[in-house]
Amino acid sequence: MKAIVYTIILSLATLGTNAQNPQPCGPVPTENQLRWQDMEMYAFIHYSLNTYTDQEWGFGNEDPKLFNPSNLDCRQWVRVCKQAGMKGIIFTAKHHCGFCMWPSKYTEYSVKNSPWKNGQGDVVRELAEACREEGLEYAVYLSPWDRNHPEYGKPAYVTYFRNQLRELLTNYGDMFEVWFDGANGGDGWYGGANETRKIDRTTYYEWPETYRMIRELQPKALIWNDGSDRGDLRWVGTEAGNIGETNWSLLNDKGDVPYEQLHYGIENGNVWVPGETNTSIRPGWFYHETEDAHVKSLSKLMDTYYKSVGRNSCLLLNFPIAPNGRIHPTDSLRGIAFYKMIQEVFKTDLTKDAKVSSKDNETVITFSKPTAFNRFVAEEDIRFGQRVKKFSLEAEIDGKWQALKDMLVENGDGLTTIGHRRIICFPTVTGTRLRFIVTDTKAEPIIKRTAVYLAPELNADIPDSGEKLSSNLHLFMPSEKQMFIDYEQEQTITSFRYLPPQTTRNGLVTHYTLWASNDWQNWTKLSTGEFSNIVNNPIWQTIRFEPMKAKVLRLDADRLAEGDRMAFEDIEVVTK
Ligand code: FUL
Repeated sequence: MKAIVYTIILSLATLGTNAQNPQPCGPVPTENQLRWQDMEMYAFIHYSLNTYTDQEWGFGNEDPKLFNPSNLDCRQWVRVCKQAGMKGIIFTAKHHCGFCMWPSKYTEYSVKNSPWKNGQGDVVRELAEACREEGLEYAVYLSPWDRNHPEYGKPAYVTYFRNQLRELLTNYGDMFEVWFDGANGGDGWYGGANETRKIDRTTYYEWPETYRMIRELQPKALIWNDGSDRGDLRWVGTEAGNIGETNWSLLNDKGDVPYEQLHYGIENGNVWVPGETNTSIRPGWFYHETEDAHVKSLSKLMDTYYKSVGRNSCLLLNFPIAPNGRIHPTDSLRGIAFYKMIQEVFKTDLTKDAKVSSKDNETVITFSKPTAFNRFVAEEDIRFGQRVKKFSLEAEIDGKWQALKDMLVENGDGLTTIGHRRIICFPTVTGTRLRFIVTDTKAEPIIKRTAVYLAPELNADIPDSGEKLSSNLHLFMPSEKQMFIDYEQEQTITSFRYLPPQTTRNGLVTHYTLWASNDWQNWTKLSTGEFSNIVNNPIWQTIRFEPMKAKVLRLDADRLAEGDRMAFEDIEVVTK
Protein backbone atom coordinates (compact mmCIF):
# COMPACT_ATOMS: atom_id res chain seq x y z
CA MET A 1 0.00 0.00 0.00
CA LYS A 2 1.08 3.52 -0.64
CA ALA A 3 1.26 6.17 2.03
CA ILE A 4 -1.33 8.93 2.35
CA VAL A 5 0.14 12.14 1.04
CA TYR A 6 -0.53 15.05 3.38
CA THR A 7 0.00 18.13 1.28
CA ILE A 8 0.12 20.58 4.11
CA ILE A 9 0.36 19.07 7.53
CA LEU A 10 3.16 16.55 7.29
CA SER A 11 6.70 17.24 6.25
CA LEU A 12 7.78 15.84 2.93
CA ALA A 13 10.23 13.47 4.55
CA THR A 14 7.37 11.33 5.87
CA LEU A 15 5.47 11.11 2.63
CA GLY A 16 5.14 8.46 -0.01
CA THR A 17 7.34 8.37 -3.05
CA ASN A 18 5.13 10.47 -5.35
CA ALA A 19 4.47 13.12 -2.76
CA GLN A 20 6.62 15.80 -4.23
CA ASN A 21 5.06 15.51 -7.62
CA PRO A 22 1.52 14.17 -7.33
CA GLN A 23 -0.25 13.53 -10.60
CA PRO A 24 -3.93 14.34 -11.12
CA CYS A 25 -6.34 11.42 -11.06
CA GLY A 26 -9.26 11.80 -13.48
CA PRO A 27 -10.98 15.16 -14.04
CA VAL A 28 -9.94 18.05 -11.77
CA PRO A 29 -11.69 21.31 -10.85
CA THR A 30 -11.15 24.59 -12.70
CA GLU A 31 -9.89 27.66 -10.84
CA ASN A 32 -13.51 28.90 -10.67
CA GLN A 33 -14.71 25.63 -9.19
CA LEU A 34 -11.90 25.62 -6.62
CA ARG A 35 -12.80 29.16 -5.55
CA TRP A 36 -16.46 28.19 -5.39
CA GLN A 37 -15.78 25.17 -3.19
CA ASP A 38 -14.05 27.40 -0.65
CA MET A 39 -17.14 29.62 -0.37
CA GLU A 40 -18.94 26.74 1.36
CA MET A 41 -22.12 28.70 2.18
CA TYR A 42 -23.96 31.40 0.31
CA ALA A 43 -27.52 32.67 0.26
CA PHE A 44 -30.41 32.52 -2.12
CA ILE A 45 -32.92 35.35 -1.97
CA HIS A 46 -36.40 34.71 -3.34
CA TYR A 47 -38.38 37.87 -3.87
CA SER A 48 -40.89 38.74 -6.60
CA LEU A 49 -44.61 39.36 -7.14
CA ASN A 50 -45.17 35.98 -5.48
CA THR A 51 -44.31 37.67 -2.19
CA TYR A 52 -47.49 39.74 -2.62
CA THR A 53 -49.76 37.01 -3.95
CA ASP A 54 -48.73 34.37 -1.41
CA GLN A 55 -47.68 31.99 -4.16
CA GLU A 56 -44.65 29.84 -4.92
CA TRP A 57 -45.07 30.08 -8.69
CA GLY A 58 -46.75 33.06 -10.33
CA PHE A 59 -48.85 32.38 -13.42
CA GLY A 60 -47.46 35.38 -15.31
CA ASN A 61 -50.54 37.62 -15.21
CA GLU A 62 -50.02 39.13 -11.76
CA ASP A 63 -50.27 42.91 -11.68
CA PRO A 64 -46.91 44.75 -11.40
CA LYS A 65 -48.74 47.31 -9.23
CA LEU A 66 -48.65 44.76 -6.44
CA PHE A 67 -44.94 45.42 -6.07
CA ASN A 68 -44.77 48.29 -3.59
CA PRO A 69 -42.69 47.39 -0.53
CA SER A 70 -42.81 49.95 2.25
CA ASN A 71 -39.34 49.37 3.54
CA LEU A 72 -37.21 47.52 1.00
CA ASP A 73 -33.66 47.44 2.29
CA CYS A 74 -31.06 45.38 0.43
CA ARG A 75 -28.44 46.39 2.98
CA GLN A 76 -30.48 44.62 5.65
CA TRP A 77 -30.49 41.44 3.51
CA VAL A 78 -26.74 41.65 3.03
CA ARG A 79 -26.03 42.29 6.71
CA VAL A 80 -28.17 39.34 7.75
CA CYS A 81 -26.60 37.03 5.19
CA LYS A 82 -23.11 38.10 6.17
CA GLN A 83 -23.78 37.48 9.83
CA ALA A 84 -25.24 34.11 8.90
CA GLY A 85 -21.86 33.14 7.41
CA MET A 86 -22.97 33.46 3.79
CA LYS A 87 -20.18 34.43 1.41
CA GLY A 88 -22.43 35.63 -1.37
CA ILE A 89 -26.04 36.08 -2.53
CA ILE A 90 -27.91 34.71 -5.53
CA PHE A 91 -30.98 36.81 -6.27
CA THR A 92 -34.12 35.87 -8.20
CA ALA A 93 -33.82 38.62 -10.81
CA LYS A 94 -36.66 36.90 -12.67
CA HIS A 95 -38.71 33.95 -11.40
CA HIS A 96 -41.07 31.81 -13.48
CA CYS A 97 -43.77 34.53 -13.51
CA GLY A 98 -41.49 36.61 -15.74
CA PHE A 99 -41.59 39.77 -13.58
CA CYS A 100 -38.19 41.45 -13.69
CA MET A 101 -36.75 42.91 -10.54
CA TRP A 102 -34.64 45.25 -12.68
CA PRO A 103 -35.98 47.70 -15.30
CA SER A 104 -35.15 45.55 -18.31
CA LYS A 105 -35.48 47.44 -21.54
CA TYR A 106 -36.89 44.33 -23.23
CA THR A 107 -40.18 44.10 -21.31
CA GLU A 108 -42.80 46.19 -19.58
CA TYR A 109 -43.30 43.48 -16.99
CA SER A 110 -40.86 44.80 -14.41
CA VAL A 111 -40.31 47.09 -11.45
CA LYS A 112 -40.47 50.06 -13.82
CA ASN A 113 -44.24 49.62 -13.97
CA SER A 114 -44.66 49.24 -10.25
CA PRO A 115 -45.44 52.00 -7.76
CA TRP A 116 -42.22 51.27 -5.86
CA LYS A 117 -40.00 54.37 -6.16
CA ASN A 118 -42.43 55.56 -8.85
CA GLY A 119 -41.06 53.00 -11.23
CA GLN A 120 -37.51 54.35 -10.88
CA GLY A 121 -36.19 51.53 -8.69
CA ASP A 122 -33.86 48.64 -9.52
CA VAL A 123 -33.64 45.87 -6.91
CA VAL A 124 -30.82 44.10 -8.74
CA ARG A 125 -28.70 47.26 -8.64
CA GLU A 126 -29.43 47.98 -4.97
CA LEU A 127 -28.48 44.44 -4.05
CA ALA A 128 -25.33 44.32 -6.20
CA GLU A 129 -24.16 47.58 -4.62
CA ALA A 130 -24.97 46.45 -1.09
CA CYS A 131 -23.04 43.21 -1.67
CA ARG A 132 -20.02 45.12 -2.91
CA GLU A 133 -20.12 47.46 0.10
CA GLU A 134 -20.17 44.56 2.53
CA GLY A 135 -17.69 42.38 0.64
CA LEU A 136 -20.16 39.63 -0.34
CA GLU A 137 -20.16 38.00 -3.76
CA TYR A 138 -23.22 38.57 -5.88
CA ALA A 139 -25.06 36.47 -8.49
CA VAL A 140 -28.40 36.10 -10.25
CA TYR A 141 -31.08 33.51 -10.79
CA LEU A 142 -32.77 33.99 -14.16
CA SER A 143 -35.65 31.63 -14.83
CA PRO A 144 -35.59 30.28 -18.38
CA TRP A 145 -39.28 29.38 -18.04
CA ASP A 146 -41.27 32.62 -18.38
CA ARG A 147 -45.02 32.38 -17.91
CA ASN A 148 -45.60 35.98 -18.88
CA HIS A 149 -43.84 36.19 -22.22
CA PRO A 150 -46.08 35.82 -25.30
CA GLU A 151 -43.35 34.09 -27.30
CA TYR A 152 -42.27 31.58 -24.72
CA GLY A 153 -41.79 28.29 -26.57
CA LYS A 154 -40.79 29.98 -29.83
CA PRO A 155 -37.26 30.90 -30.99
CA ALA A 156 -37.92 34.62 -30.41
CA TYR A 157 -38.14 34.04 -26.69
CA VAL A 158 -34.62 32.60 -26.58
CA THR A 159 -33.31 35.85 -28.05
CA TYR A 160 -35.29 37.78 -25.44
CA PHE A 161 -33.88 35.57 -22.68
CA ARG A 162 -30.31 36.15 -23.88
CA ASN A 163 -30.89 39.89 -24.16
CA GLN A 164 -32.02 39.97 -20.58
CA LEU A 165 -29.11 37.87 -19.48
CA ARG A 166 -26.73 40.23 -21.28
CA GLU A 167 -28.22 43.18 -19.35
CA LEU A 168 -27.61 41.36 -16.09
CA LEU A 169 -24.11 40.24 -17.05
CA THR A 170 -22.97 43.68 -18.17
CA ASN A 171 -24.67 46.30 -16.01
CA TYR A 172 -24.16 45.14 -12.46
CA GLY A 173 -20.49 44.27 -11.92
CA ASP A 174 -18.91 40.89 -11.25
CA MET A 175 -21.00 37.81 -10.62
CA PHE A 176 -19.87 34.56 -9.09
CA GLU A 177 -22.65 32.34 -10.46
CA VAL A 178 -25.54 32.28 -12.90
CA TRP A 179 -28.48 30.07 -11.95
CA PHE A 180 -30.83 28.64 -14.59
CA ASP A 181 -33.76 26.97 -12.96
CA GLY A 182 -34.86 23.81 -14.72
CA ALA A 183 -38.55 23.97 -13.74
CA ASN A 184 -41.07 24.01 -16.54
CA GLY A 185 -44.61 23.38 -15.48
CA GLY A 186 -45.94 24.04 -18.99
CA ASP A 187 -49.00 26.19 -18.46
CA GLY A 188 -48.96 29.96 -18.11
CA TRP A 189 -50.45 33.27 -19.13
CA TYR A 190 -48.09 33.80 -22.10
CA GLY A 191 -49.37 37.24 -23.07
CA GLY A 192 -52.99 36.20 -22.65
CA ALA A 193 -52.85 32.88 -24.50
CA ASN A 194 -53.48 31.01 -21.24
CA GLU A 195 -52.24 27.71 -22.48
CA THR A 196 -49.78 24.91 -21.91
CA ARG A 197 -46.46 25.19 -23.72
CA LYS A 198 -43.99 22.35 -23.68
CA ILE A 199 -40.41 22.76 -24.79
CA ASP A 200 -37.57 20.29 -25.29
CA ARG A 201 -35.17 21.26 -22.57
CA THR A 202 -32.20 19.71 -24.27
CA THR A 203 -32.47 21.83 -27.41
CA TYR A 204 -34.86 24.76 -26.98
CA TYR A 205 -32.66 27.15 -24.99
CA GLU A 206 -29.52 26.52 -27.10
CA TRP A 207 -27.40 26.54 -23.99
CA PRO A 208 -23.98 26.22 -25.65
CA GLU A 209 -24.38 29.65 -27.20
CA THR A 210 -25.63 31.19 -23.97
CA TYR A 211 -22.72 29.61 -22.11
CA ARG A 212 -20.30 31.18 -24.60
CA MET A 213 -21.77 34.59 -23.87
CA ILE A 214 -21.40 34.08 -20.12
CA ARG A 215 -17.79 32.93 -20.46
CA GLU A 216 -17.04 36.03 -22.45
CA LEU A 217 -18.85 38.58 -20.30
CA GLN A 218 -18.28 37.05 -16.86
CA PRO A 219 -15.31 34.68 -17.07
CA LYS A 220 -15.35 34.09 -13.33
CA ALA A 221 -19.01 33.12 -13.10
CA LEU A 222 -19.97 29.50 -12.50
CA ILE A 223 -22.87 28.19 -14.53
CA TRP A 224 -25.51 26.26 -12.62
CA ASN A 225 -27.91 24.11 -14.54
CA ASP A 226 -30.14 21.31 -13.37
CA GLY A 227 -28.09 18.73 -15.22
CA SER A 228 -29.56 18.64 -18.71
CA ASP A 229 -26.66 20.72 -20.07
CA ARG A 230 -23.49 20.35 -18.07
CA GLY A 231 -22.65 23.63 -16.48
CA ASP A 232 -19.98 24.05 -13.81
CA LEU A 233 -22.26 22.99 -10.96
CA ARG A 234 -25.07 20.49 -10.68
CA TRP A 235 -28.32 20.32 -8.76
CA VAL A 236 -28.39 17.57 -6.11
CA GLY A 237 -31.80 16.21 -7.11
CA THR A 238 -33.70 17.47 -4.05
CA GLU A 239 -34.52 20.75 -2.33
CA ALA A 240 -34.65 19.12 1.09
CA GLY A 241 -31.09 20.17 1.94
CA ASN A 242 -28.89 17.11 1.49
CA ILE A 243 -26.56 15.47 -0.97
CA GLY A 244 -25.56 11.79 -1.00
CA GLU A 245 -23.15 10.60 1.68
CA THR A 246 -21.29 9.15 -1.28
CA ASN A 247 -20.67 12.23 -3.33
CA TRP A 248 -18.41 12.27 -6.36
CA SER A 249 -17.86 15.68 -7.94
CA LEU A 250 -17.98 13.94 -11.30
CA LEU A 251 -20.58 13.43 -14.03
CA ASN A 252 -20.39 12.28 -17.63
CA ASP A 253 -20.50 15.00 -20.24
CA LYS A 254 -23.14 13.20 -22.32
CA GLY A 255 -26.49 11.61 -21.63
CA ASP A 256 -29.35 12.18 -19.21
CA VAL A 257 -28.58 12.85 -15.58
CA PRO A 258 -31.02 10.85 -13.46
CA TYR A 259 -31.64 11.56 -9.78
CA GLU A 260 -28.95 9.11 -8.57
CA GLN A 261 -26.27 10.86 -10.56
CA LEU A 262 -27.35 14.29 -9.36
CA HIS A 263 -27.39 13.09 -5.78
CA TYR A 264 -24.28 10.91 -5.67
CA GLY A 265 -22.23 11.93 -8.74
CA ILE A 266 -20.48 9.28 -10.83
CA GLU A 267 -17.34 7.61 -9.52
CA ASN A 268 -15.74 7.39 -12.95
CA GLY A 269 -17.41 10.37 -14.58
CA ASN A 270 -15.40 12.26 -17.19
CA VAL A 271 -16.18 15.88 -16.14
CA TRP A 272 -15.88 17.75 -12.85
CA VAL A 273 -19.37 19.04 -11.93
CA PRO A 274 -19.70 19.35 -8.13
CA GLY A 275 -23.12 19.40 -6.46
CA GLU A 276 -24.60 22.55 -4.91
CA THR A 277 -27.12 21.78 -2.14
CA ASN A 278 -30.00 24.25 -2.29
CA THR A 279 -32.71 24.53 0.33
CA SER A 280 -34.78 27.20 2.07
CA ILE A 281 -34.70 28.28 5.71
CA ARG A 282 -38.50 27.92 5.58
CA PRO A 283 -40.66 25.26 3.90
CA GLY A 284 -41.24 27.43 0.81
CA TRP A 285 -38.88 29.53 -1.31
CA PHE A 286 -41.05 32.65 -1.14
CA TYR A 287 -42.33 34.31 2.01
CA HIS A 288 -45.69 33.17 3.40
CA GLU A 289 -46.95 34.48 6.70
CA THR A 290 -48.35 31.04 7.49
CA GLU A 291 -44.78 29.74 7.61
CA ASP A 292 -43.58 32.21 10.26
CA ALA A 293 -43.83 29.44 12.82
CA HIS A 294 -42.04 26.93 10.60
CA VAL A 295 -38.62 28.48 10.14
CA LYS A 296 -36.16 25.60 10.31
CA SER A 297 -34.78 24.82 13.73
CA LEU A 298 -31.13 25.13 14.60
CA SER A 299 -30.63 21.38 14.69
CA LYS A 300 -32.35 20.99 11.32
CA LEU A 301 -30.00 23.61 9.88
CA MET A 302 -26.98 21.88 11.42
CA ASP A 303 -28.16 18.60 9.92
CA THR A 304 -28.33 20.38 6.55
CA TYR A 305 -24.80 21.73 7.06
CA TYR A 306 -23.39 18.28 7.78
CA LYS A 307 -25.28 16.84 4.81
CA SER A 308 -24.00 19.50 2.40
CA VAL A 309 -20.72 21.17 3.36
CA GLY A 310 -19.85 18.03 5.32
CA ARG A 311 -20.41 15.92 2.21
CA ASN A 312 -18.19 17.65 -0.31
CA SER A 313 -20.85 20.17 -1.38
CA CYS A 314 -21.63 23.86 -0.85
CA LEU A 315 -24.80 25.03 0.84
CA LEU A 316 -27.09 27.50 -0.93
CA LEU A 317 -29.50 28.58 1.81
CA ASN A 318 -32.56 30.62 0.89
CA PHE A 319 -33.87 33.61 2.84
CA PRO A 320 -37.24 34.81 1.52
CA ILE A 321 -38.02 38.52 1.62
CA ALA A 322 -41.20 39.50 3.47
CA PRO A 323 -43.75 41.89 1.90
CA ASN A 324 -42.23 44.89 3.70
CA GLY A 325 -39.02 44.31 1.74
CA ARG A 326 -36.88 42.80 4.50
CA ILE A 327 -35.81 39.41 5.81
CA HIS A 328 -38.19 38.41 8.60
CA PRO A 329 -36.62 38.69 12.11
CA THR A 330 -37.18 34.99 12.87
CA ASP A 331 -35.20 33.98 9.79
CA SER A 332 -32.42 36.47 10.57
CA LEU A 333 -32.05 35.27 14.13
CA ARG A 334 -32.11 31.61 13.13
CA GLY A 335 -29.58 32.20 10.34
CA ILE A 336 -27.23 34.01 12.68
CA ALA A 337 -27.63 31.37 15.39
CA PHE A 338 -26.82 28.75 12.77
CA TYR A 339 -23.50 30.36 11.90
CA LYS A 340 -22.65 30.88 15.58
CA MET A 341 -23.23 27.17 16.13
CA ILE A 342 -20.95 26.23 13.22
CA GLN A 343 -18.24 28.42 14.68
CA GLU A 344 -18.79 26.91 18.11
CA VAL A 345 -18.57 23.32 16.84
CA PHE A 346 -15.39 23.93 14.84
CA LYS A 347 -13.67 26.25 17.33
CA THR A 348 -11.03 23.94 18.75
CA ASP A 349 -9.28 21.36 16.64
CA LEU A 350 -8.27 18.70 19.13
CA THR A 351 -5.46 17.44 16.89
CA LYS A 352 -3.52 20.60 17.70
CA ASP A 353 -2.45 19.13 21.03
CA ALA A 354 -2.12 15.60 19.70
CA LYS A 355 0.55 13.67 17.85
CA VAL A 356 -0.43 12.90 14.26
CA SER A 357 1.38 10.23 12.29
CA SER A 358 0.66 8.73 8.91
CA LYS A 359 1.83 5.52 7.27
CA ASP A 360 0.38 3.06 4.77
CA ASN A 361 -2.97 4.84 4.17
CA GLU A 362 -3.51 5.10 7.90
CA THR A 363 -3.37 8.21 10.07
CA VAL A 364 -3.19 7.85 13.84
CA ILE A 365 -3.98 10.76 16.11
CA THR A 366 -2.66 10.23 19.64
CA PHE A 367 -4.05 12.52 22.33
CA SER A 368 -2.00 13.45 25.38
CA LYS A 369 -4.85 12.30 27.65
CA PRO A 370 -8.27 10.64 27.22
CA THR A 371 -10.22 13.15 25.17
CA ALA A 372 -13.91 13.51 24.38
CA PHE A 373 -14.83 14.04 20.71
CA ASN A 374 -17.72 13.51 18.31
CA ARG A 375 -16.76 15.03 14.96
CA PHE A 376 -14.05 14.06 12.48
CA VAL A 377 -13.08 16.08 9.43
CA ALA A 378 -11.02 14.97 6.44
CA GLU A 379 -10.21 16.95 3.32
CA GLU A 380 -8.65 15.84 0.07
CA ASP A 381 -6.53 18.18 -2.00
CA ILE A 382 -9.02 18.20 -4.86
CA ARG A 383 -6.62 19.99 -7.18
CA PHE A 384 -5.40 16.48 -7.91
CA GLY A 385 -8.87 15.00 -8.36
CA GLN A 386 -11.19 13.14 -6.03
CA ARG A 387 -9.64 9.83 -5.06
CA VAL A 388 -10.83 8.25 -1.83
CA LYS A 389 -13.65 5.73 -2.24
CA LYS A 390 -13.91 4.36 1.29
CA PHE A 391 -12.41 4.84 4.70
CA SER A 392 -12.89 3.79 8.28
CA LEU A 393 -12.58 5.53 11.62
CA GLU A 394 -11.77 3.92 14.95
CA ALA A 395 -11.28 5.27 18.44
CA GLU A 396 -9.23 3.63 21.16
CA ILE A 397 -11.46 3.58 24.21
CA ASP A 398 -10.24 1.96 27.42
CA GLY A 399 -7.50 0.22 25.44
CA LYS A 400 -9.83 -1.24 22.78
CA TRP A 401 -10.30 -0.04 19.19
CA GLN A 402 -13.93 0.63 18.34
CA ALA A 403 -15.37 1.53 14.95
CA LEU A 404 -17.04 4.94 14.72
CA LYS A 405 -20.11 5.13 12.55
CA ASP A 406 -21.56 8.19 10.84
CA MET A 407 -24.83 9.06 12.65
CA LEU A 408 -26.17 10.67 9.49
CA VAL A 409 -25.25 7.94 7.07
CA GLU A 410 -28.11 6.48 5.06
CA ASN A 411 -26.49 3.55 3.30
CA GLY A 412 -24.90 0.42 4.67
CA ASP A 413 -21.57 0.81 2.86
CA GLY A 414 -19.75 2.46 5.74
CA LEU A 415 -17.83 5.67 5.21
CA THR A 416 -17.57 6.65 1.56
CA THR A 417 -15.92 9.50 -0.36
CA ILE A 418 -14.20 12.59 1.03
CA GLY A 419 -13.57 15.30 -1.59
CA HIS A 420 -13.24 18.93 -0.51
CA ARG A 421 -14.49 18.18 3.01
CA ARG A 422 -16.15 15.27 4.75
CA ILE A 423 -17.49 15.65 8.26
CA ILE A 424 -18.35 12.53 10.20
CA CYS A 425 -20.70 12.94 13.18
CA PHE A 426 -20.81 10.26 15.85
CA PRO A 427 -21.96 10.12 19.48
CA THR A 428 -19.39 11.52 21.92
CA VAL A 429 -16.65 9.05 22.87
CA THR A 430 -13.67 9.53 25.17
CA GLY A 431 -10.59 8.03 23.59
CA THR A 432 -6.84 8.16 23.72
CA ARG A 433 -6.28 7.56 20.02
CA LEU A 434 -8.23 7.87 16.80
CA ARG A 435 -7.31 6.21 13.55
CA PHE A 436 -8.41 7.08 10.05
CA ILE A 437 -7.79 4.40 7.45
CA VAL A 438 -8.32 4.81 3.72
CA THR A 439 -9.56 1.37 2.73
CA ASP A 440 -10.31 1.88 -0.95
CA THR A 441 -9.07 4.55 -3.29
CA LYS A 442 -8.77 5.35 -7.01
CA ALA A 443 -5.17 6.50 -6.60
CA GLU A 444 -2.78 7.40 -3.83
CA PRO A 445 -4.87 9.54 -1.47
CA ILE A 446 -3.82 13.19 -1.07
CA ILE A 447 -5.21 14.35 2.22
CA LYS A 448 -4.95 18.07 2.91
CA ARG A 449 -6.23 18.11 6.45
CA THR A 450 -7.65 15.97 9.22
CA ALA A 451 -9.22 17.43 12.35
CA VAL A 452 -11.21 16.33 15.40
CA TYR A 453 -13.80 18.31 17.36
CA LEU A 454 -16.19 18.12 20.27
CA ALA A 455 -19.54 19.63 19.27
CA PRO A 456 -21.87 20.82 22.04
CA GLU A 457 -25.06 18.81 22.40
CA LEU A 458 -28.04 20.49 20.77
CA ASN A 459 -31.44 20.47 22.36
CA ALA A 460 -33.98 18.19 20.74
CA ASP A 461 -35.28 19.46 17.45
CA ILE A 462 -38.13 21.93 17.47
CA PRO A 463 -40.75 20.29 15.25
CA ASP A 464 -41.06 21.98 11.88
CA SER A 465 -44.80 21.85 11.82
CA GLY A 466 -47.53 21.25 14.30
CA GLU A 467 -50.23 20.33 11.81
CA LYS A 468 -52.76 17.76 12.89
CA LEU A 469 -55.51 16.07 10.98
CA SER A 470 -58.84 17.47 12.20
CA SER A 471 -60.43 14.77 14.29
CA ASN A 472 -64.12 15.20 13.56
CA LEU A 473 -63.97 14.43 9.86
CA HIS A 474 -64.31 11.26 7.92
CA LEU A 475 -62.07 10.74 4.91
CA PHE A 476 -62.45 8.14 2.19
CA MET A 477 -61.32 7.49 -1.35
CA PRO A 478 -63.90 5.71 -3.51
CA SER A 479 -61.68 5.86 -6.60
CA GLU A 480 -58.06 6.22 -7.55
CA LYS A 481 -58.21 9.95 -8.08
CA GLN A 482 -60.94 11.18 -5.77
CA MET A 483 -61.04 11.88 -2.08
CA PHE A 484 -64.09 12.82 0.01
CA ILE A 485 -64.04 14.49 3.39
CA ASP A 486 -67.31 14.19 5.15
CA TYR A 487 -68.44 16.03 8.28
CA GLU A 488 -71.27 15.03 10.56
CA GLN A 489 -72.50 18.59 10.57
CA GLU A 490 -72.18 21.55 8.28
CA GLN A 491 -68.97 23.51 8.79
CA THR A 492 -67.67 26.88 7.65
CA ILE A 493 -64.57 25.85 5.78
CA THR A 494 -61.84 28.35 4.97
CA SER A 495 -58.99 26.28 3.58
CA PHE A 496 -57.84 22.82 2.69
CA ARG A 497 -54.28 21.56 3.25
CA TYR A 498 -52.51 18.69 1.56
CA LEU A 499 -49.22 17.16 2.66
CA PRO A 500 -47.93 15.01 -0.20
CA PRO A 501 -46.18 11.66 0.30
CA GLN A 502 -42.70 12.38 1.62
CA THR A 503 -40.62 9.58 0.19
CA THR A 504 -42.11 8.90 -3.22
CA ARG A 505 -43.56 10.73 -6.20
CA ASN A 506 -46.06 7.97 -6.67
CA GLY A 507 -49.56 9.35 -6.17
CA LEU A 508 -48.34 12.88 -5.52
CA VAL A 509 -51.02 15.35 -6.68
CA THR A 510 -49.70 18.18 -8.85
CA HIS A 511 -53.04 19.55 -10.18
CA TYR A 512 -56.34 19.51 -8.34
CA THR A 513 -59.93 20.66 -8.24
CA LEU A 514 -61.65 21.08 -4.91
CA TRP A 515 -65.45 20.91 -4.55
CA ALA A 516 -67.92 21.41 -1.70
CA SER A 517 -71.43 20.13 -1.17
CA ASN A 518 -74.16 19.85 1.44
CA ASP A 519 -76.12 17.02 -0.08
CA TRP A 520 -73.63 14.97 -2.15
CA GLN A 521 -75.43 16.08 -5.31
CA ASN A 522 -74.92 19.75 -5.92
CA TRP A 523 -71.24 20.60 -6.00
CA THR A 524 -69.67 24.05 -5.86
CA LYS A 525 -66.18 24.40 -7.27
CA LEU A 526 -64.01 26.00 -4.60
CA SER A 527 -60.74 26.07 -6.42
CA THR A 528 -58.77 24.47 -9.23
CA GLY A 529 -55.08 24.77 -9.95
CA GLU A 530 -51.64 23.37 -9.42
CA PHE A 531 -49.46 22.79 -6.40
CA SER A 532 -46.43 24.73 -7.57
CA ASN A 533 -43.03 23.07 -7.19
CA ILE A 534 -44.52 20.23 -5.16
CA VAL A 535 -42.41 17.54 -6.83
CA ASN A 536 -39.09 19.06 -5.85
CA ASN A 537 -40.26 20.44 -2.54
CA PRO A 538 -43.04 18.23 -1.09
CA ILE A 539 -44.23 20.53 1.68
CA TRP A 540 -47.73 21.35 3.00
CA GLN A 541 -49.89 22.93 0.28
CA THR A 542 -52.75 25.25 1.22
CA ILE A 543 -55.83 25.87 -0.91
CA ARG A 544 -57.61 28.98 0.33
CA PHE A 545 -61.08 30.13 -0.67
CA GLU A 546 -63.96 32.32 0.45
CA PRO A 547 -65.38 30.81 3.67
CA MET A 548 -67.92 28.23 2.57
CA LYS A 549 -70.60 26.33 4.47
CA ALA A 550 -70.44 22.66 3.56
CA LYS A 551 -70.78 19.16 4.90
CA VAL A 552 -68.58 17.41 2.40
CA LEU A 553 -65.48 18.27 0.40
CA ARG A 554 -64.25 16.46 -2.69
CA LEU A 555 -60.70 16.64 -3.96
CA ASP A 556 -60.15 15.55 -7.56
CA ALA A 557 -56.57 14.74 -8.46
CA ASP A 558 -56.48 16.15 -11.99
CA ARG A 559 -52.84 15.17 -12.45
CA LEU A 560 -50.42 13.00 -10.51
CA ALA A 561 -46.61 13.25 -10.65
CA GLU A 562 -46.40 9.46 -11.04
CA GLY A 563 -48.64 6.42 -10.71
CA ASP A 564 -52.43 6.14 -10.85
CA ARG A 565 -53.66 6.45 -7.31
CA MET A 566 -53.74 9.64 -5.30
CA ALA A 567 -51.58 9.47 -2.16
CA PHE A 568 -51.09 11.77 0.78
CA GLU A 569 -49.11 11.97 3.98
CA ASP A 570 -51.65 14.13 5.77
CA ILE A 571 -54.75 16.23 5.13
CA GLU A 572 -56.03 19.17 7.10
CA VAL A 573 -59.23 21.14 6.71
CA VAL A 574 -59.36 24.52 8.38
CA THR A 575 -62.80 25.46 9.68
CA LYS A 576 -64.07 28.60 11.36
C1 FUL B 1 -37.19 25.47 -8.28
C2 FUL B 1 -38.22 26.55 -8.57
O1 FUL B 1 -39.33 26.02 -9.24
C3 FUL B 1 -38.59 27.09 -7.21
O2 FUL B 1 -39.62 28.03 -7.28
C4 FUL B 1 -37.34 27.73 -6.60
O3 FUL B 1 -36.96 28.86 -7.34
C5 FUL B 1 -36.21 26.71 -6.55
C6 FUL B 1 -34.91 27.27 -6.10
O4 FUL B 1 -36.02 26.10 -7.79
O5 FUL B 1 -36.92 24.68 -9.33
